[in-house]
Amino acid sequence: MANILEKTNLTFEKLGAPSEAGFQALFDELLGVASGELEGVGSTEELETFRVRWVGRNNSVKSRVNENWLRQAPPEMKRWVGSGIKVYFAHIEEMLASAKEALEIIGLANGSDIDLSLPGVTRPIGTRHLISQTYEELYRIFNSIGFSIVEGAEIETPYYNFEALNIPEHHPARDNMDTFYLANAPGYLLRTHTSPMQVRTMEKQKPPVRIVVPGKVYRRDNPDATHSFMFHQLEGLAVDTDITFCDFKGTIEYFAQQFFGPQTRVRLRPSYFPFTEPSAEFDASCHVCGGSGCRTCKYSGWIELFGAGMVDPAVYGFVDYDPKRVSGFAFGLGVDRLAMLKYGIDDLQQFFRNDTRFLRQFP
Ligand code: FA5
Repeated sequence: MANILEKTNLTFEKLGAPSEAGFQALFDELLGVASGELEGVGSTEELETFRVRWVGRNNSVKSRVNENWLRQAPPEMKRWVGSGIKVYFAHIEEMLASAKEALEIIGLANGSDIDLSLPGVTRPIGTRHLISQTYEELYRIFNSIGFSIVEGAEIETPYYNFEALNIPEHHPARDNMDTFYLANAPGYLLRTHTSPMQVRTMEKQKPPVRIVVPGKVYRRDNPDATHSFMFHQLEGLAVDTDITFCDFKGTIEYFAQQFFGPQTRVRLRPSYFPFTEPSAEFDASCHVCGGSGCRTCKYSGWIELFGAGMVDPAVYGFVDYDPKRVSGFAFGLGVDRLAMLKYGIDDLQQFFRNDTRFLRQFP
């Protein structure tokens, strides 16, 4: 049996009038021989010999295949053989071009002090930031009890950031939420909390509402171990016709046990937010000492978690909800502080320093 290169001297009839599948096998065989030969090419001279032999103008494999296989084929096969030649020889041309490029690189390297035998530079793969990991954990917990995720803009108007949350101008509650106003966009500010999305969501959606809102927030706070001028919150809002304070406490308890562990207990302390009534601060039993008192909980047995409360009926007035028909609760978690508590981090600034020795500890 003649080898494949000899077969390129044979006409369609002498080849044994192959079918489409027969031709495909012939082309595959040709390609195999071409790539085998190319592997042995080690210089530009050898590459040129390969080019002339395979795709040159005269008496190359390509020209013989065109002459003998295509021109002698019966009309009904011509189209198929023609497209086979086109595809397979385009592939050979591509192999030629890459071999040429590789030889050029080697040529450059030979004249210089580049050592191609050295191992390559490995690029380390990063890890997800601890804040992102904490957000993912929070989404998992709240998704599992029917809360969906809604995002909002970091640039807000005073109306949504304050007024529609029952914080009128000159209200003292604005003092500890002083923020950055945009000099080139008067009337806009960087949001101080994720609570504006409570109002924006209720404006668009009728009850029931059950959402969590992640995002960056800004305040004119001086950076220290527990404060930053930019930090992360997760807002929660549930509004329906039959939501009670018990649903509220049960939800927070479920969250605390999922996040800190099944032994965790929660307690409420009275607090004040203009947009919730009653308002509460939630504490969780210390996950380090279990409540007996240690350095983490400053020997109180409890860790302060976040502010929350039942939505103040005044807020419903801003979104056209009927306060007689609906009720609900809202909470605002400080994600950075939660991550600090869970992972025993004593300085909030670590999150923003981009020190890889810190970040690598949380793969
Ligand atoms: C609020 O921001 C309210 N919007 C929370 C809320 C939502 C109450 C819904 C009721 C209903 P507060 O100012 O306490 O509340 O901030 C919430 C959390 O953000 C705090 O518990 C704390 O964990 C975190 N936090 C506040 N200021 C900073 C800061 N400068 N740096 C880092 N974390 C902060």
